[in-house]
Amino acid sequence: MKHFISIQFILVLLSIIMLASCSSQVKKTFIVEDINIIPKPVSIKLSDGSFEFNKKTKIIVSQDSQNKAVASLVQKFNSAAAWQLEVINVSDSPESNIVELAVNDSLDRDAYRLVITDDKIKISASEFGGFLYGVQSLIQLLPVKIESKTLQNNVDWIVPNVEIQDQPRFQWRGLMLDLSRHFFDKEYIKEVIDGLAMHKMNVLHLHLLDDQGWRIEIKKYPKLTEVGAWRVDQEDAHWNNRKLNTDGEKGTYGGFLSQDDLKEIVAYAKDNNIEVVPEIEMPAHVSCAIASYPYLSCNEKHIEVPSGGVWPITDIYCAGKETTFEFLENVLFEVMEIFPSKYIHIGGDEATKTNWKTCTHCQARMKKEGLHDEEELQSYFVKRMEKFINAHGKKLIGWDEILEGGLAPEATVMSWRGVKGGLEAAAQGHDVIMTPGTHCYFDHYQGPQNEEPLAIGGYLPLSKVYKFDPIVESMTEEEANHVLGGQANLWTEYISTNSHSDYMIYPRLAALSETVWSTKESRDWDNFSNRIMFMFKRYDYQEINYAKSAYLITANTKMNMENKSVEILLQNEFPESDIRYTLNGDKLTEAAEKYLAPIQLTETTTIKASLFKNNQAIGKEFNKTIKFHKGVGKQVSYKEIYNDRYQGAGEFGMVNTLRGTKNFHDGQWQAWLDKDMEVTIALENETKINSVTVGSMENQGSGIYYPTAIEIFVSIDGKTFEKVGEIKRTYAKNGNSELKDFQINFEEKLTRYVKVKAFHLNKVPNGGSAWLFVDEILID
Ligand code: TNX
Repeated sequence: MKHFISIQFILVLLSIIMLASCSSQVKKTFIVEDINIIPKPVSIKLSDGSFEFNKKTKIIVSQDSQNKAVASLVQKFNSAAAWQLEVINVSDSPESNIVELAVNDSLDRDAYRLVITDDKIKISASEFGGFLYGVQSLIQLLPVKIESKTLQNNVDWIVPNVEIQDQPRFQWRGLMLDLSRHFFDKEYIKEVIDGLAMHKMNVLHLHLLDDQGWRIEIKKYPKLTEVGAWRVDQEDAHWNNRKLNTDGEKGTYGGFLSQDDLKEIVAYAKDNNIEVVPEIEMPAHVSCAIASYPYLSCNEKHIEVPSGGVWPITDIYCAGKETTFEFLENVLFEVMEIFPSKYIHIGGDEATKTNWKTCTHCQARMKKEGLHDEEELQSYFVKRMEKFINAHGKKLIGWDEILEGGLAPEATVMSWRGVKGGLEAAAQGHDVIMTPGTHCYFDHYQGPQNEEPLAIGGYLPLSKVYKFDPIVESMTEEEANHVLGGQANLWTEYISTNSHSDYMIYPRLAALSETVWSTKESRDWDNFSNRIMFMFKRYDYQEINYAKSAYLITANTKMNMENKSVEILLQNEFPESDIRYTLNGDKLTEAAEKYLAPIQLTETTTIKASLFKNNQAIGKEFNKTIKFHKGVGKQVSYKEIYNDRYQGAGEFGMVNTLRGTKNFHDGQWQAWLDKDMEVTIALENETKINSVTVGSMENQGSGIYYPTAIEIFVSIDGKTFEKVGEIKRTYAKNGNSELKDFQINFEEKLTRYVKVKAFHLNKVPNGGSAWLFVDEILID
């Protein structure tokens, strides 16, 4: 009995010890690949051991502002762990289980050191920005569930023992948000600020007005928001296909931010180490202002706020009248009261100066000031605004057009038409911010157009953003020193909702953040490709609608006309992608064949493919059918040859099985301008057919319209043709870019020749020409 009790006792004791050791520190070993911070820190030293947060972990601060730097950490633990971590002053600090923020004046602005040991985390910085970024890195070391908005059970909130030294490569790490083309409200702008802070970005450039809407309350000029912030709702039409509002219909679509809203945004941004830079466009892109106050233009004619694209932009401010400058100074005065930023952006882009040429005021101004042409008049305009801005202790930024006619003495140039403007300005000793359209335009497509929401054009996948560098190789050291940094621009002509805006911003912002924060030497796409997957999980928890376009499979197809076979090359943006596919319509599972070499096809086949990660299909499934029809490789003769600009794949282009995409420059489309298509396909032998399909596209904003009618004829001798089928359709307004197969079925016929006529839209409702696009004629 005695024996028995003692064994039982020992067993109980043992289990208590085991339980106790389980519930105390769960030591985890970390490897370098567990550290997925974006943007990549300058240096990370990993050592053994880890720090585990618990609800008693204290945060130690010594300055008031540090409370704001740790706010996001406290808030995240509150949501994800339901812990209210205590923030206390340094004087009451315990020795261990603490996150300590310590001032280190030797560190540069925005630099930080993050040292994690078993019982303590220390973040050192010289000022607020550094502390904030140290905290951001700490959050990214925690399990991704820390981003959850709801309680997550059974998570060990452990971070590895590391020493991180970090600081930004550039002082300007920006994103521009266009609030004019579509309006975004205060709440959404704050969400964008959260996203920027998470990526250690520090400038939010607000494009506060453009032709299609004035978005900032100006107390002295109330009509700017009573009239200028509203346009007639034509959202159902393509941006470039909206009609001019001439009949005085009241605008109902739009919105604006009050000065209080903007002050709130500025304060919120400041708490995230972000400077909000306002852009007040001039002298062009201001139809909304002229609609509100017609005296601002040369001819003082009444115009209305346009609902869509305006090109060329001729309704611009008069550069001759003093009243224009009075207006602008009054506006800027109020703007400077709202925005404490060092910089004021005055736009300056894309002014077509035809009105200035005939305006007596402008011509008088030119004469008086000894200006030789209208470019110099714009330069006068900008220089005059610069004087005003400088006199108020601020600096002027303009788009690279402000170089034309002579740069204002202190101006900073934002280079958007490539890097040329930036190079030129830096060579002249001016500061520069690089935002080249090639790498920084987040309104461009990020994946194959068929899979993406309608965008303005261009192609800027994640990997290309990652290749951006604000410094151009040919720059001298001195010129390079003038580069303040880089910025992404989100123009919103085609973006009207918060979720679509998120989609265009993320994950490209993550790639951009690395180009402006991390060292050039650390740039490594393979490595980023792994880290971004973890960021995706963080976005998921944060309910950010990021694009998964980088997961998409794209296909490069070629037809070999000699043996009539098609070769398909599957690709993905990520290196050494694990692509798997099936050919017979089978479901795509992990057991599917791994793609290793181009696939050869000689008959109609459906290919399904997907990117796999850890044996799981990720992203949207690629699904394409290559259709071998009776016309493949047959001779096509044209009554009128296609337009030079869209020759498709040449003589067999319409019978090569390869289909065009929504990217009408993809080399598969043949097109006719204000003309009908008429082609005859010789089938070589008499063949039974009962259907013809014509592949076409519509993109009304680009002047591409579906055919209004299609007629099919057959013939045995190639001379007498019999009409066997036709379809007719009437024009309908269409704001999208679309692909459509028009199939015409008929009673089976034996024929050697097939003639297809497709009729173009004769009268374009808003005027202009009509393109007719055809990629393939399928005969069955
Ligand atoms: C050019 S970039 C513009 C904007 C458009 C953008 C569309 C710049 C200074 N001007 O007005 O929204 O292209 O990508």
